[in-house]
Amino acid sequence: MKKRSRGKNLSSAEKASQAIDEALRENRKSRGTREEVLILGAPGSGKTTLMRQLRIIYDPYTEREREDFKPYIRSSVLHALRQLDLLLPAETPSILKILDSSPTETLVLTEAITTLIHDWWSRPDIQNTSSHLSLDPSTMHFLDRILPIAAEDYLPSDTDILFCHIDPSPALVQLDIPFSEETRYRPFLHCTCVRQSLRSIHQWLPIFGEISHAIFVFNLNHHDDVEDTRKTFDLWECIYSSRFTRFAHIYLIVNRPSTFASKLTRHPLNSTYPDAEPDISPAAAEAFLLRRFAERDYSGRSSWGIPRWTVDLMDTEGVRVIMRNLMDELVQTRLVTVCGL
Ligand SMILES: Nc1nc2c(ncn2[C@@H]2O[C@H](COP(=O)(O)OP(=O)(O)OP(=O)(O)O)[C@@H](O)[C@H]2O)c(=O)[nH]1
Ligand SMILES: [Mg+2]
Repeated sequence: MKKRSRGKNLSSAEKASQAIDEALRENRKSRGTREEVLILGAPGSGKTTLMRQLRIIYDPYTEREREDFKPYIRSSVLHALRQLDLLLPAETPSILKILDSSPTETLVLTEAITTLIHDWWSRPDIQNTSSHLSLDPSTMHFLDRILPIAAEDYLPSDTDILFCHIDPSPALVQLDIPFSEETRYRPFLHCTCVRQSLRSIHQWLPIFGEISHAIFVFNLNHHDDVEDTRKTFDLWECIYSSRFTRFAHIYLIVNRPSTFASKLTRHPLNSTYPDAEPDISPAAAEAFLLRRFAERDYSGRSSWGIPRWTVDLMDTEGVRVIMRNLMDELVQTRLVTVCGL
């Protein structure tokens, strides 16, 4: 009956059997609790923004970490000023000339400099001209926030961190995300984002061995740039047909849907893709672009049913919802793989 109560009197065969049981239990535990996910996508697609949102949702930035962002926030303000200076017409007053700081690499937000920037940015002519430019949203954000950013007790907010430029971006960022739902199979996702380009992918992809999950981030807003779009699809093809991803579950996160709609009116899809219908709706344009992913599938996989979600990566609640769906999807595919359901 209660064989275990014999304790120390186990035979060596029984001890070996127990050790094996224990090893199997541990193995099952570690296999069941950790899923590796690679975050992939073309340059500027939104990988860093996604990783930062995951931090905000699952492991909020500490005060110390927010402090560490401060120098990058200041250089993001300078980046915003430079971007505006390039885009504003020559007849508008140049902020870099006003500050006399064009060659400077860093920006010291003294009271005098902050007032100059704030007053310049508040001018009706600058506001009016800027509203007609296609500015990076981070440019508007940092200039609108110049007063709180310059304050002595400033601590970067989540949105400041989401918009913050760090150049060059870190070579590798990793993050563990717990599954919060009450399921028996409760892994956490170990997300890895590597600084990547089409040229470097052959070097680093094999380091991860056979990848089991990958999220590919696709920025709809790059549709008007032929070179950017080509890079995205080449990268996708390279990843999708790699032997290292042949067993991988791939998920597509499609971002920037709101700006895509307004950009389409300025840059119709058929100006980049002559085979696209003229004047198609944003939803049809998105579907057209997504079909390009399927067309680049030369991997010989039997079906093309990639789970995909469209979300603005600046929308924390939206990202929370798609991550929950992605985790559900992941559990389903895991059940199919493990149990053949
Ligand atoms: N509004 C908005 N901006 C976004 C979104 N995704 C990315 N961005 C902005 O696009 C720019 C590039 O995003 P990143 O997250 O740095 O892109 P990345 O893929 O990490 O780029 P690299 O590291 O250069 O390869 C940043 O200025 C982001 O703030 C989005 O969904 N909405
Ligand atoms: Mg990045």
